[in-house]
Amino acid sequence: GDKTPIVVTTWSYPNATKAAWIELTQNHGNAVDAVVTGCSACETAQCRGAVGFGSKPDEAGNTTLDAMIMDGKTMDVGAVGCLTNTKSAIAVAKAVMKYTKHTLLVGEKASRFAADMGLGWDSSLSSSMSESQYSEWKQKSCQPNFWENVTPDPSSSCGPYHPDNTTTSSIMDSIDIDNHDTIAMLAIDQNGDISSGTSTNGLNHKIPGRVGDSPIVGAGSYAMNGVGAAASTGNGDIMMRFLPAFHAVMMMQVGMDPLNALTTAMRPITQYYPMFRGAMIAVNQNGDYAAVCHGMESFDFCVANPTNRNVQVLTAKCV
Ligand code: SD4
Repeated sequence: GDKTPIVVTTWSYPNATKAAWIELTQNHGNAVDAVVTGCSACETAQCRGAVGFGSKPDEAGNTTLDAMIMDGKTMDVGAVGCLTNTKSAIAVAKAVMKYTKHTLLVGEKASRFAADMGLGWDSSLSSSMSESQYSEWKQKSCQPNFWENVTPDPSSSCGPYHPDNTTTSSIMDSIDIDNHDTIAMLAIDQNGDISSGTSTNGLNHKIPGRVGDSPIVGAGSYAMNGVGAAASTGNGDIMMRFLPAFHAVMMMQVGMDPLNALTTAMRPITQYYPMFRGAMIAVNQNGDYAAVCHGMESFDFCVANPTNRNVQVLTAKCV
């Protein structure tokens, strides 16, 4: 039809969406390859200074990456959390899917696995940008820096960060149209096979060791052949409590269209956390797609399908 193949991507990442579209159409790649190619394009380009290495340092100043890939044909998943020494996070996730019987590898050992798989070893994922983001934050932080055993100068002006209330207000404040860090992508290929994936450096100034929703099956994304796929971006610490991507796909399985499925999946999140900020995308087997968002004004997402070959950047108004 004219609705598939299709690629749907969170935020305004047209180049990554185009890379996935080329993989699907010109290279005759499958949906998994398209999602991996598309998300990898953002990791390499450090899309908008937000996805991939060199940004969003944790409390100890290190950037760590989360990623997943799901194959809706086989229900196979590969994921990595808190990846410390590999830039190509979604490639590592794909290697976990392809070469292991496991689903999720974490931390430095996931990078060791990646090195064994020929994906390289980076001594750190920092950049001059993440270093300056870190020192700026440290100046403003009221908290004794546990990770460096340094107590900040009490005369320094304290910023918004307090160790006791990191989870809601300060983290949620950080996500909006200009400040986000996750690429999530859904694809349906010529065979009708469906895939979903994510790649992110998580949230700014997270506690070292923190893993977000992005690599969690059913939270960051979910895909099932014959039904569709969904993916999330936003405050992952909250979203992963609701498995919203799984929820949305299950709603499509019982006949809801993508918009209603997303609205239904978002409802319990915003009911319990009215200040929640985040967004979701979904596509069904026919290639109908939708996006929803909450806690910001609007949410940009990208679509490439036979009628939008050159990638359309669309804007969803948020509720
Ligand atoms: C996380 N969901 O690690 C990610 C962050 C995000 O736009 O999507 N930011 O919680």
